[in-house]
Amino acid sequence: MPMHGKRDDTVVHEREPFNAEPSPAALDGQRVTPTDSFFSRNHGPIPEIDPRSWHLRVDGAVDRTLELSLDELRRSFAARNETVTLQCAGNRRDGLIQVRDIPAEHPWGRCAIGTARWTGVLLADVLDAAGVQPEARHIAFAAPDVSQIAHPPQPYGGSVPVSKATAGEVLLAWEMNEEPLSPVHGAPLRAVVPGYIGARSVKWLERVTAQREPSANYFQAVAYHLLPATVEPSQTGAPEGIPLGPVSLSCEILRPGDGEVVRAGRTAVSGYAHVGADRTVARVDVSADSGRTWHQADLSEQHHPWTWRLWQATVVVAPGPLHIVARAWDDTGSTQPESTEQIWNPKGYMNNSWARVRLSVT
Ligand SMILES: Nc1nc2c(c(=O)[nH]1)N[C@H]1C(S)=C(S)[C@@H](COP(=O)(O)O)O[C@H]1N2
Ligand SMILES: [Mo]
Repeated sequence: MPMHGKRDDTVVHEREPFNAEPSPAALDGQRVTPTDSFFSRNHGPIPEIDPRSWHLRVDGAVDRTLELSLDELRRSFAARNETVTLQCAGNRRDGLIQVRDIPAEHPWGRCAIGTARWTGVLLADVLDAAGVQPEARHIAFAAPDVSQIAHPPQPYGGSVPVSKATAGEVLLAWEMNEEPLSPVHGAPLRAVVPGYIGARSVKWLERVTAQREPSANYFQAVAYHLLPATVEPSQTGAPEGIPLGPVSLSCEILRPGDGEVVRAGRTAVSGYAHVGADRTVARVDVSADSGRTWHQADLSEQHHPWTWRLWQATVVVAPGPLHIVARAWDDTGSTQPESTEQIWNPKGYMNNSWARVRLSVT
C-alpha cells in the first residue's frame, strides 16, 4: 500500500524509512515526471520541521554568516525554475544483484530516476551573498534526518565541489512541479544538484558550509563510493573506492515491460537515456537480437540542459523468447558496457550496463 501521495502501482522497497519507485509504465513517455510517480529515497525518518521557525544557515569559510528564513530567501534572491532529472546511484541495482547478492541494499529497478520542475534560488547567488573565501574547496549540505544505517548513526549530509556549487545550476528549491515540496521530497527546502547522483541533492536542508575538505558525513565519506569488486565493504583499511558525484551514462527500456508477452511483428519500444557531468545523450540504439543488429531510436529534444532524453523505436520481433536491448551514446562518443558482470561492485552503484527486457513473442 503506497504512501506519501504516490500512485497505487508504486513499488515500495521499504516503508520506514520510505523507499519507493514508480512502475515503468508510470514513468514511460512523460518528459516531466508527475510527483505521484517520482521515486523517493530516504535513509532515515522524515523529520518534522516547522516552516515558521525553520531557517537556512550559511557558514564556514565565508565573509558573512547568513541565517535566512524561507521568506528572506524568496525576497532576497531571484527565483529560478529549472527542469532537472534526479537519478539515484542505486538505480538498476537489481541487475547487479543477479550477478552476485548485495545484502542490505534495496534492489532498485529501472525507475529510481525522475524529472521535475524545481523552483527556488540559485545556490550560487546565496553563496555570493555570503562571500565564499578562497580557501573553500567544497560546499557541504546538512540535514536533520538521523540515519541508523550510517556508522555511527548520524544526520544526513554531503557535499559538492565549490566549482559545481557556484556554476549557476544548483538550486535551493522549495517547489516541485509547481507545488510546495512535500515532506517526503524535502520540505521546506532542498538542494537540487543537476548531473550529480541524487544523494547530493540533500533534502530538508538546514545548513550550507563552505569548507576546505569534502563533507565528513558518512553518506559522503563512506557510502556512495564505487568499490573494487573484490573489496568487502566493512573491511577496515580497504581502498575507499571512487567517491561518486557526476552520473554516468545509462538508459532504460520502460515499454514493453520485462517478461511481457507480445505478438510477432512490429513492436514499439520506449524508454529514457541520461548522463550527468556536462555531457549530453547523443544517440540511443535498440536491438531485437541481443546486439547483433541495431536500430537508431528517435530521441526527444533536449529542451533543458540537465534532463534525460526520452526515446522510442519500432523493432520487428520474431516468435520465440528474445531479449530487446538498448544502449546510449554521449557527446564524447562513449557508450555503455554490455554486461553487469563487468561492472558489479559491492554496494551496487552506477549500473550503466545495456538495458534489457526479456520477451515471449507469440
Ligand atoms: N536529508 C536527506 N536528503 C537526501 C536523502 C536522505 O536520505 N536524507 N536521500 C538522498 C538520495 S540517495 C536521493 S537519490 C535523493 C532522492 O530524492 P527524492 O526522495 O526526492 O526522490 O535524495 C537525497 N537527499
Ligand atoms: Mo540515491
